[in-house]
Amino acid sequence: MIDDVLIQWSPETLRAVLADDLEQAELMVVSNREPYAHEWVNDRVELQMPASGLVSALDPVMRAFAGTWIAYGGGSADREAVDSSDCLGVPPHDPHYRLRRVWLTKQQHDGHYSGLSNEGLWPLCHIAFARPTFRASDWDAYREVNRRFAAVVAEEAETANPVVLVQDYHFSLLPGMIRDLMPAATILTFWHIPWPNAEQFGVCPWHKQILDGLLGSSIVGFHTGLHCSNFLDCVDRFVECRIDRQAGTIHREGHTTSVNAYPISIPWPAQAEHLSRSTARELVGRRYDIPDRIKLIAGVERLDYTKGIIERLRAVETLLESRPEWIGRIVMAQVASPSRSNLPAYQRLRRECTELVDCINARYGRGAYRPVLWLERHHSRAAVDELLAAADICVVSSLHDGMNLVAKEFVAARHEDEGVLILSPFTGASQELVDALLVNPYDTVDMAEAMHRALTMPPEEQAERMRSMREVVRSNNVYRWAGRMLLDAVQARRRNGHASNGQAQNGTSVWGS
Ligand code: ADQ
Repeated sequence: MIDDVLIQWSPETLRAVLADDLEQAELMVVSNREPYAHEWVNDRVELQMPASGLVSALDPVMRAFAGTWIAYGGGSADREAVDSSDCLGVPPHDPHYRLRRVWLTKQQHDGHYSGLSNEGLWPLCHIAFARPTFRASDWDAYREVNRRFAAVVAEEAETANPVVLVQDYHFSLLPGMIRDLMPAATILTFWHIPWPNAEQFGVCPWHKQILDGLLGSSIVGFHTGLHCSNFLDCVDRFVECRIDRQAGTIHREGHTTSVNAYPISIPWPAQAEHLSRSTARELVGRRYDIPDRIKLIAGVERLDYTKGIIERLRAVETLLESRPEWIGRIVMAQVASPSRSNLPAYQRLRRECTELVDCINARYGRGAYRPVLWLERHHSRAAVDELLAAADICVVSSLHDGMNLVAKEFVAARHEDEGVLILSPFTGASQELVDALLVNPYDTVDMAEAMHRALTMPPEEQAERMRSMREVVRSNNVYRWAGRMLLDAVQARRRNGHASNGQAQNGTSVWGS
């Protein structure tokens, strides 16, 4: 048995540790979001990588192992870039793996992605006090799209027993459907968002079908032990089966599903490792016209109501109100990538944010100075890294978040051990990054005070906190996340003896539960 703690996880060790087992296995990833999209921009085709935690985490893993990634082809120029089998090698300039694009009709995409996934399951799983909407027509589209992806997995698979990594809440029915088509497949499903408690989950009209679908997996992974425990509670409440809580296994009709926590992370060393704080600050200062003497506070996210953007803007407002000495001396640079902008809840959020930004800037702006810089667009990886490297403070104020990779990206960008992370305790990341300033985003006064504390924190304290957080992210990097899951998948596959009947004999994880 391999002790993952003793390994310095990198793409090389990931490949080396799994080489023998995965060389014989076919690796497939299924997600809604594609890792590379082709978009028409002014009569030119442009390649884009979406602002998505899932893609940020899985692309380096797929680059380490060749395989096939199956995803919805949502880019406006996606059809221009594929071969006759709807495939292309990616990254296009240096192909390491295959991307198979799946086309959906507008009606399928609206019902599956916008409807059931983002108006139903997303608010259902996040405690952000947004009421989920469940429409029967969305459920029909959701099932149809899951069925379509199951057919594509079977079509793309070259062997009867591939290792299939199913990603996220868009595909809760897929594991069961793949299991029906390919009984010998090893299916590892990773749920990137929180899993709610049984009361909350039970309000979904299709809660039983969703659990049934997920239990087709060999392994179901979450970010935290709490989400695993909520999931086991739901299965216990709604499904007839035998649960071994200690081992984290569910036994049903001769099939075993293991439930494990795999906290996701980012590549290490970070891509921004070469960037010094002063160079980054100079670049960012020049780009946005922010003089050097001004302290820079950064926020980076998709424009989503779970991320607590309104709450953090209110905290900036409160800080400037209660401590006017900061007027003219701080800028909050908020990067907000447009997300799900066809949905009313997201349109409302956008309106509220921009109104609040205008209001703060009108009240506390002086001459050319504006305390909030609202950057509402997708940024390149390099631009995000630059901002994180340049900032004095990063605020992650999610109301609820499975993990939150931005918190880890900020820590990774601080190779000079300075800077302060303000972090919501309602993120998975807060369980690992305990040396951040942990603040409840609903407590505006406390968050404003945390900003003041961060702005005035002595360099020695910053360094001490940052060093310990950097050590956590260095050792728990994304290669370890993938390595742990794949080692468990390999073990489950071995237990099956690559069996054609696909019945796992014993789902105990090498990692425990
Ligand atoms: P997300 O909700 O998308 O992920 P997060 O984990 O913060 O949230 O990842 C977002 C990624 O997109 C980060 O890599 C970030 O740098 C990038 N990004 C954000 N805004 C951007 C912008 N404007 N331009 C460019 N890039 C931007 C979901 C869950 C999380 C979980 C991840 C991974 O909601 O809880 O951490 O999946 O499992």
